[in-house]
Amino acid sequence: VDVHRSLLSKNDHEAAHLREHFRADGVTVINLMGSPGAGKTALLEATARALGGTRRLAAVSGDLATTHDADRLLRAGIVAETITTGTACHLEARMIHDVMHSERLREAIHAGDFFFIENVGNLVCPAIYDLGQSANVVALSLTEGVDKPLKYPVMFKNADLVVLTKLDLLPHLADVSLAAIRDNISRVSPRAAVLALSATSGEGIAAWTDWLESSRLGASQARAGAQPLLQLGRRAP
Ligand SMILES: Nc1nc2c(ncn2[C@@H]2O[C@H](COP(=O)(O)OP(=O)(O)OP(=O)(O)O)[C@@H](O)[C@H]2O)c(=O)[nH]1
Ligand SMILES: [Mg+2]
Ligand SMILES: [Zn+2]
Ligand SMILES: [Zn+2]
Repeated sequence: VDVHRSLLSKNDHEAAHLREHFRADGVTVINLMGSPGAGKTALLEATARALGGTRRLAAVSGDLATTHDADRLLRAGIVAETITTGTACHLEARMIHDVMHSERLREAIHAGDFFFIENVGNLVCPAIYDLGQSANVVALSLTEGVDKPLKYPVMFKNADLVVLTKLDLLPHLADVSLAAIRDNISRVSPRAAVLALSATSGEGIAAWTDWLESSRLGASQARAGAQPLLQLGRRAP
């Protein structure tokens, strides 16, 4: 327990340092988490299509192996780098700082409006590692069933927004209702906002980009010293 606590406190120091970088750059940083295959990369691809060049986007994708996700994001027009974690099932602040040695990425973050951190697909430990983000977003696909917020409460408790993905599949899922998922989310995380969308059909994407714009406003208010719209940083689990 003590070793774990000291690892976390080291990460918190490194995350505070990252947060200073991001604040100086005036970039809104989204820590995007969720199970393997929840649709995190698809959401970012759809975001790039929807924002259509009106916002400058940068991203990193954390995966145990392959550069598939960053390759997809690059094709979608997002300046993206891979963080290969090998055996680690989550990203840590030090890994984000290290990947910013990529000049291309550092430039994109500096000039960017949004920096998306696509975390390793995992509903457990990514939730407890602060990465200097402005907001935590959890992608939960409808195909995962309605009980995941109750089974993985730490992840949902730390979420500013839960994005219910693959909305186009809802007609095929007899035992899944949006109301039941929303109810379970509100039990563990009364303050998390919830949106439902489909990266495939585009339904609901406009509400997501509106949410992104409001999170951006929050970041600029924080820079001006006013009350931030979104709470910055990680809350205690
Ligand atoms: N029908 C449907 N399929 C989707 C949607 N979003 C993603 N998918 C599919 O779900 C699968 C996984 O999507 P990804 O975007 O790779 O998921 P991910 O969360 O990035 O996965 P990892 O990075 O491996 O954890 C792919 O086959 C996608 O095409 C959606 O809105 N509707
Ligand atoms: Mg992915
Ligand atoms: Zn630094
Ligand atoms: Zn982990």
